[in-house]
Amino acid sequence: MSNLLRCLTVGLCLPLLSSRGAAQVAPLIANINARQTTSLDGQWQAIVDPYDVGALDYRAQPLKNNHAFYKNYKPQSESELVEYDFDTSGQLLVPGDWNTQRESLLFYEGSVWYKRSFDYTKSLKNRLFLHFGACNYLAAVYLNGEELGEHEGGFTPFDFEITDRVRARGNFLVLRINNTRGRDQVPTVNTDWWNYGGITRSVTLVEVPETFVQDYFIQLEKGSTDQITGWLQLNGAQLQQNVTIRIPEVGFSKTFATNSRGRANFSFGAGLTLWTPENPKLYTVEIASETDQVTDRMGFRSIEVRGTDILLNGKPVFLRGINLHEEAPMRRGRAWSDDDARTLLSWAKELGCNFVRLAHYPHNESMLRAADQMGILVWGEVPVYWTIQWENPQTLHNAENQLNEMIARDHNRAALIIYSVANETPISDARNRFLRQLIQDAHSADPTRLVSAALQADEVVEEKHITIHINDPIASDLDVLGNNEYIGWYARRPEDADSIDWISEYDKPLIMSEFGGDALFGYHGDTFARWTEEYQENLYEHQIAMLKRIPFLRGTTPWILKDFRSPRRTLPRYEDYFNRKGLVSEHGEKKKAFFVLQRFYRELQSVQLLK
Ligand code: GCB
Repeated sequence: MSNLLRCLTVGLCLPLLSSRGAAQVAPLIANINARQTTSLDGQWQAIVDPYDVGALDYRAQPLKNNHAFYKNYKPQSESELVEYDFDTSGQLLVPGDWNTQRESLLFYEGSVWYKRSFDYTKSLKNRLFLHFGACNYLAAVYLNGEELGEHEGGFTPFDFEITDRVRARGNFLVLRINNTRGRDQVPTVNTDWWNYGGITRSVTLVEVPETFVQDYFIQLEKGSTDQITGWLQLNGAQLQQNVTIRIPEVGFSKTFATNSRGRANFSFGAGLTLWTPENPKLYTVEIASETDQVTDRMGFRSIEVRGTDILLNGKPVFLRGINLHEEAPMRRGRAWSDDDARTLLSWAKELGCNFVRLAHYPHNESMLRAADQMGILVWGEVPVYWTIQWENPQTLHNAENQLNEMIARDHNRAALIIYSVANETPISDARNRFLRQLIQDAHSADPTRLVSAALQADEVVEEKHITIHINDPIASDLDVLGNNEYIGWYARRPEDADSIDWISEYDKPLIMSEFGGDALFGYHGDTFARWTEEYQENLYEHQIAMLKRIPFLRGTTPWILKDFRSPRRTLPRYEDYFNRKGLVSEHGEKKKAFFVLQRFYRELQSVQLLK
């Protein structure tokens, strides 16, 4: 029984591919936009199917006949009973969440079937892949009435090879997307963001030569600012080839041989201008095998820690950051486009940021590309959030898979410096084991970047003096510590921050990965009145004064740039299903606290410039 059907019938979601001869998810093809592609974005036919009648019969058994929606079957006579019709069921835009496309789907959690047709004539010897930027949460994919396979996880890309299945004319592609939350999933049932369902990122046909450059990793070696190290992976029949890496701007060219598994490991010196937020220098890098060629735009920088310092290109850096959810800046719903990315990151720049935390799941690739171009350092995260099933090996497998997919997509982006494996997870032996596995995975998939997690710390009160101790056992495994605190909102008064001291048991840098409070834009009152801009402004002032006193603090990402939708936030008038901790409203209007943080970041920037 397929994964999706298992979820539907027994409420268990196992990250296993179905039997029935379905294709496997193919290894991810790096840098899709530099390949020969055809977009399948646009209006798709869509059937909303809350009872999964397109997948299960009335005995809850999997449908295999023409009643299964993926068959896209049409009645052959007036007397034949067929109870579905893509052509007259309406449309949904891809990419896009369904929640903000139809009023009736705002809170919808369940299945929606998508269908579109396409013609495609590929070069005879070439191979063809279907690439999905992301579908939330489970996707079952069918081409021409046959199952290709499934993918679990709402924020990472996946590919299927369709070389032997595509026809020149009249292909029909059907997807069943199900965003029902499940306890064993990643994330689990309980979050503080909208569960936007659908094909939320682009769908693309990718044509490549029979043997092609599937992936490559070209980064400065850990601790070095001039030695490049990395690998390249071919996919196809002709695995032993010569491959050449060129950086034409500096006249660099080197050739390597791949081994019998299509792999070349390399290391070479190159005198390159380093990428920094002030000068985000990108080079055109050409990667050519005997059968394929890919071009990328890449920056080169080193990132490491020394004691409590974070060193960018060997120099201490303070990360002036802000948190972001993947919500569109000026429309409703999920963000996905280059324009969305540029607008969100421009707001962060205006705030004085050199860093963003992309909470709480991998954001779309445009964000990483724009951050590379705009000079904004990035913290990327997987949705291991709050109360995951720590004891469940399938859940761990799923989290590892999402982490690896994120790293595979982003491991050549200079902007990305930190992988975060978790957010606010309650300490236990099982949780520690789970997170240690993810930390190890991240380090072994990419030894050049730093690994962190957003932790929470304990308050110790002695003779009325409050100290906060960073003592999470997982901290010893992390390169950088993240800590979330809500002094002045969920705990205590904003003024209490003035006398709170922080201590850490670890000689490691700390990023205050969350702090903040809610304010409704345009609502004014006293500094003690909840929901007013003045309350939030006052909270930020006291927070900043406290943060300045933490000797091992090396970065801050307050919660959050923009108000965002959350089903947890039910209070009428003030929340209306929005988390209002944004420094700008959902319409982009700046609240008073925006300017408090901007002042702090300008101050920090001028101090950093003097160094
Ligand atoms: C947190 C979570 C974040 C929430 C935020 C809040 O600690 O990490 O996802 O949205 O607090 O507003 O409560």
